[in-house]
Amino acid sequence: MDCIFCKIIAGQIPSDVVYTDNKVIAFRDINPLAPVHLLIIPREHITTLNDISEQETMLMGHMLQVARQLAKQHGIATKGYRVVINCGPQGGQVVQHLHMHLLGGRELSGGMG
Ligand code: DGP
Repeated sequence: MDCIFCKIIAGQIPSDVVYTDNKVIAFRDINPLAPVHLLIIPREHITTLNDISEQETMLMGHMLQVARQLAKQHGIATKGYRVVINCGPQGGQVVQHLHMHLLGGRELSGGMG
């Protein structure tokens, strides 16, 4: 499958991996928008949030737990951070593999778009 994030999971494209388990991996965004900008993605290729089945809602909960844990490890838990999922063209999703952005380390604007 021609998916950049599947290639990162397979080790075919290098990335700065900061966390891995049997369900997800997390790595630094190539184009960081904040001092901490990590992407948390499922190992399974799921295209968008729209494609999450009811059984997979556990996976979303797990991704949020990983985001919380990484926020703590990267020293942004106390001051605060943002978790974002872009979905579809108008949602600004560029890479067609479900991913959660974890952003922090600076004052983030209050705007949502
Ligand atoms: P989105 O707009 O939500 O689809 O964000 C996709 C993000 O993925 C964007 O912030 C840049 C990042 N990205 C794209 N290609 C690569 C890559 O090859 N490596 C890494 N580390 N990040 C990538």
